[in-house]
Amino acid sequence: MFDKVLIANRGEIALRIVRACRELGVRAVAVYSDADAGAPHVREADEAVRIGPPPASESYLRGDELIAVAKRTGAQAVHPGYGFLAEREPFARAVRDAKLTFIGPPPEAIAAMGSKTAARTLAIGAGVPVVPGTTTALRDASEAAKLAQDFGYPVLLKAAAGGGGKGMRVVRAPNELEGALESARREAKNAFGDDAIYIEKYIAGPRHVEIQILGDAHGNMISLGERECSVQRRHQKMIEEAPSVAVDPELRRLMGQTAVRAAQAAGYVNAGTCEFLLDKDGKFYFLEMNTRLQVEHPVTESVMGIDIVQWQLRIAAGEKLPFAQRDFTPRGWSMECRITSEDPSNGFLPSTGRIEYLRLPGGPGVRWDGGIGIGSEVGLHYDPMLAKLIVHAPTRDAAIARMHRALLELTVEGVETSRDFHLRVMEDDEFRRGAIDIQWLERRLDSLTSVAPPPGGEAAAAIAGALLAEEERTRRTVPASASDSAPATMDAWRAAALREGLRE
Ligand code: MV4
Repeated sequence: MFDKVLIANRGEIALRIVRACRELGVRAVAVYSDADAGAPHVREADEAVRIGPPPASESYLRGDELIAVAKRTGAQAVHPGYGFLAEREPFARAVRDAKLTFIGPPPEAIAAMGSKTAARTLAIGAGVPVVPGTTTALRDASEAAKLAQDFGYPVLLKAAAGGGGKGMRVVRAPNELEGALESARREAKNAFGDDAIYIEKYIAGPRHVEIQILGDAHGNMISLGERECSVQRRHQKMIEEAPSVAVDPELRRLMGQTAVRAAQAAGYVNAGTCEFLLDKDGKFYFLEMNTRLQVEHPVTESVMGIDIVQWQLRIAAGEKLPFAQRDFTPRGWSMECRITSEDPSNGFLPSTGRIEYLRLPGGPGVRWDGGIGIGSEVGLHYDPMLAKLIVHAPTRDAAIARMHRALLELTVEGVETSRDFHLRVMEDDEFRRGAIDIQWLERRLDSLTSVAPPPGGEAAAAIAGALLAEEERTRRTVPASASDSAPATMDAWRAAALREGLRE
């Protein structure tokens, strides 16, 4: 095992990796921008090195500088986390060229899966089902029109260099095709510097189900079951769960085998995820492979009883996976809510400020993977995800009840968060029935974010306000220690506040 690992990331995932390092007896080197000088991932690491000013392009994206820091601090390996440099082939290659170990897949596998058309070609060659479509870029609008006619409308134009929905256009009729192709090209050129576009048949109303895989450098590879990730908005996932209500043991076995075949075709090693669309008839189609640790890995860890991040380090250090596929069947149900600094009642507008107060949930089956503490400044330089709340319970119903309870225990003051939105989802009948697909959230956004205040709320707020004013008045007139000042008034106020879900 390594003595020391450099963590080329920030926030909750950097802290998650610090924790895995500590449990393995590995020293962790954190890096930070000026915006993160006092951040939890910095405080918890064994060492921390400043890498630059707040903009990511001048700090967390400085591959050369990160490698120099790894060398200087005597780290033997680099964990990229997710985002930033995690899926940049040149960075993985530069790490290897510097005689360091990249804790992730080989650069060749990142490249093979990075081009979506190349990934489709690989998948087809390995007998993996893909959506009907092309594996080469479209020449022009007339070629697109001919292919669209063959596949039948609606079709989807996608960027070959894409992923995550950028440069993607649904085309419902022939007269929309030329304009859609032009705008997809423009967006792809802007986002990836590559305007190659290919075409697929559009699958309506599917679920987004992905398979976690883990492979070692000795040719062993296992699948760790599925995650259901359909609850998303504009390609940002909000809630993930494992297993999926739409996957039975036979489908799990089949999708798992398929994901392993796709990964092996790319020469994949370490943790990765194959994304699929799953339609209403239980047919599934490979979309793309994410060649990194994912945000939602904890739901798989919970139901499969494995520490994926620890295994990333062990695999990178050359260990063999000691498991067989039959060791992995999901136990119970796990669910994750992404706690973001966004205001759901205001179109998910990013919210900034200082975390003034933080009360974290706990108790049975509750896990908090966070990257903030009291005093953290939440700005606009980085992703708005502050933390993930993950629960595990025997059944899906129990997991939803547990998530609802844990969300009630959570208080974040100083910025708006997605907490109340998640509470409304946990209370929603369709969600509770598992009747979700990739369009579900956008369809239901209005009804989930414009919830009327509870009856009697105004009166309760007025009473709480009056009691608070009374408490402040008595505190001024009784210059005693906090503990013996006006206990009766405090108790009444506390009781009223707690009844209304306010917090002391
Ligand atoms: C699709 C699709 C429907 N039909 N391909 C979105 C980003 C990229 N991963 C591929 N995506 C999609 N590809 C065909 N042929 C629908 C989506 C899609 C989607 C996929 C997964 C999760 C969320 C999504 C939201 C909108 C569209």
